[in-house]
Amino acid sequence: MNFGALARTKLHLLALLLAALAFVSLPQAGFAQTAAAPDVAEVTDSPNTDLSAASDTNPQATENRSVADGETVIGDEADAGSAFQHFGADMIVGQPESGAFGFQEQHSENGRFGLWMHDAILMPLITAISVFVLFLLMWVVFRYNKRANQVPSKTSHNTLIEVIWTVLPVLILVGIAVPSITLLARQYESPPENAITIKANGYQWYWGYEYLDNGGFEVISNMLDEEEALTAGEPHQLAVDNRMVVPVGVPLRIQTFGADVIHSFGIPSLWFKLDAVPGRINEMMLTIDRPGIYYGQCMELCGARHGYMPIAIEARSLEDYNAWVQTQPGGMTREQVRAAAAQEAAAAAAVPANDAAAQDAPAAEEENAEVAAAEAEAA
Ligand SMILES: [Cu+2]
Repeated sequence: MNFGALARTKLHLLALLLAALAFVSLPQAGFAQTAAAPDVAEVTDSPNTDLSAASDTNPQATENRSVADGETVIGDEADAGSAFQHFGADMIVGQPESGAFGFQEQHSENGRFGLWMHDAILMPLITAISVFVLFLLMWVVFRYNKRANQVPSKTSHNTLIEVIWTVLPVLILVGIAVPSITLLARQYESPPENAITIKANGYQWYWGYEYLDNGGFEVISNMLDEEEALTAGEPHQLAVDNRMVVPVGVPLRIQTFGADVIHSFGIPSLWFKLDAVPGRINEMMLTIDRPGIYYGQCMELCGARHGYMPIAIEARSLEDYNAWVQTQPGGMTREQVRAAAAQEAAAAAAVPANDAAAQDAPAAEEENAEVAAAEAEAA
C-alpha cells in the first residue's frame, strides 16, 4: 500500500467517523428541539406580542384554545351565542390527496391560468419533443448501426435541415413565451388601493397574521398535534389552531416578512408562494374565489421545525370576515377604522378653534393660585 492510498483510507475513515457521529447526534438534536419547543398554549401566551397576551381575556382566544385542546368547536358543539364559528372539516377545499398526481385543483384566476398553461401547452409540447427525440435516437441506433449500414454516408451539411432545426425551436420558444410572460405579469399585478392588507410574519417556527387594515391585531398560528388534528377531522401536519381568516372574492394585499430567518408563505391550491425575508416586505395580490379551507406549508428550509409550520387559510364571506375581525382584540371592520380616523381628524380640526380658550386656561389657574396665596397671607 503506497502512502497516497494510506492517506486516502485514513480520510475515508475520518469521513465515516464524522458521518456516524452526525447520525448519532442528529436524532437527539431533533428531540432536544421538540422538547425545547414551547407548546401551543405557551407560544400563544408568550409576550412576543402584547396582542396575544391580551387575547387571554378574549372569548375568541378561549375558543381557539379549546380547538388546541382537541375539543373541536366545529358545528353544533361550539358554544352558541357570540362565539365565532369557524369552518369545520367539511369545508376543506385545498389540500393534498394521497396518491394524487400533478397540481391541486386551483381556486384563483391566476391558478387556473397557470394550470391551463401547464396542462394545455407545456405538457403536450414536452411530451411531443421527448417522443420525437426518442424516435430519432432509435432510428439512428437501429437503422444506421455498423451492421445495418456498412457504407456510411459522407454528408456533413444540409442547409434545409439546419434552417429547420434552428427556426422550429425558436418558434416553439416564442410560442411558450407569450402565455408565460402573460402569467408572470398577472402574478406581479399590484393590488388595488382598496385591497385588504394582511401581513404574514414567519417566525421560527410558526406563523403570525397581522391585520393591518383592521386594527393591526396579530393572530398567532401553531400546528395542531396529530391527535388534535384528527379529532377535528383535519389533515395532520396541516391543521393549525388559529387559521388565517380572509374574505372571499375580495382583492387581498398579502405581505410577507421574516421575523428571524427566511421563510416562504405558500398555498399550492391558490397558486402562490412568496418568500418571507427579514428586513424587507414582499407583496402580492390574491383573490380567492371560493369559500373554504386551504392548506399550505412553509416553503423555505428555515430550521429544525421547518416541516411543522403549516399554513391554513379560511376564506369566508365579507360579512363573516367582518364579524370575525370584531371578535379579535382591537379588531375593527374597515368602516369602523375609517369612522375612527374621521373622528380623530374632526377632533384634530376642532383644536385650533379651542386654542384661545386653551391658552386662557393656564392664565386663569395662575390667577386663582395668586388669589389663594393672597387669601392665605391675609388669614
Ligand atoms: Cu419557515
